[in-house]
Amino acid sequence: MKITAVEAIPFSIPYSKPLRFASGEVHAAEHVLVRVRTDDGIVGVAEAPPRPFTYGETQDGIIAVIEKVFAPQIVGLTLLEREVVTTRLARTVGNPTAKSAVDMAIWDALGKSLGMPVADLLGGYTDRMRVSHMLGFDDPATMVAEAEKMRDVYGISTFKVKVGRRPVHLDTAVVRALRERFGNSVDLYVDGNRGWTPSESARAMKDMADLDLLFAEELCPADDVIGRRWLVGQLDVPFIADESVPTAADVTREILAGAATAISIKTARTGFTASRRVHHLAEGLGLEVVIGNQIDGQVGTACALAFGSAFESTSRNAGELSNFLDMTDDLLTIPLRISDGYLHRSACAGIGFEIDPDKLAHYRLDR
Ligand code: MUC
Ligand code: MG
Repeated sequence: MKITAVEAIPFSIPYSKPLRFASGEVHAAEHVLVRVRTDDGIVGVAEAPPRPFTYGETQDGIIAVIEKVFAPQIVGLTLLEREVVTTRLARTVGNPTAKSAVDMAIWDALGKSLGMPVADLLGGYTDRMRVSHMLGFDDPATMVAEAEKMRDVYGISTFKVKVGRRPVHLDTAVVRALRERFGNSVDLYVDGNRGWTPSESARAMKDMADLDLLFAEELCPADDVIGRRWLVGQLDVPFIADESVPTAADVTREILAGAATAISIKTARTGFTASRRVHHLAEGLGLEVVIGNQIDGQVGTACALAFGSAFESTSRNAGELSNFLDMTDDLLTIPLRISDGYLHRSACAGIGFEIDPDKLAHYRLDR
């Protein structure tokens, strides 16, 4: 169970259509596959998605910090010393997806060593999650057509609509078109990725007051300290903090400041070890949680599913587990399949996927 090597492999898989949102856009999954090897031949795997516009990480930076800073500090530790790993990685500020991929690859190796699914080791609450699909910026007709396809083909009936454009009517028209098309048969919520000011956010939410939204997420920046508190105080739906809460301490700060009333948990940025801390904190504070999507590929989605299905509160709301559908291909031997609106987790040991060596050889960028 001793860690002998940590590898960081860059790969790139194109998207069939880009995902656009207020803070950026993604055309290809230019991620880093992280492999943790042990002295008894086990290999744990996870992926880190660089999000320069959200956390300041890049593909090159993730590889450098894993190879030069993290690997030397954890080689020689055992898979059971995860708190030691967490403490050592925490000496370095930032780098959330690099730290998380290392953490989840260690959990994957631990599950494989014990012959048990990671979801069961974490909590084992359920074997499935309801799926929510993120709709990126486009015109109302195109976004309605995408939602129709997701409903008809995959049975998905919860949609997170990206908002944050100017004028706000560009986005409120989309939400209205979705509600008009689907009536009460779908759940809708919005995510601004900090695109609006507090007053634009308030105006947009008033404009959508009759549209029965579930949540509003990160409509304006948390750095609009007073403005955001003012906004959150007047909403009658939970306000989800996402990129403003990359750590448990950030959750405490934002919630106590009145800057949010719910939390997005993303395994891509808090792995399993720190996501568990955020989950427990949210439970203690009485906060609703949503399993979020960091525009994950299938590896990252399997991680989010493993964590989300492990607890009651994380599996209560639909999890954002479907945006890998926009990728032209992926790395798994057995692809994830969404049916009837649900994603079922694997019963295999570890996180529950195998990497196809031919696909990795094809998409990796380092040879
Ligand atoms: C989300 O919930 O914000 C878009 C940008 C990002 O960092 O994550 C995604 C999804
Ligand atoms: Mg978000």
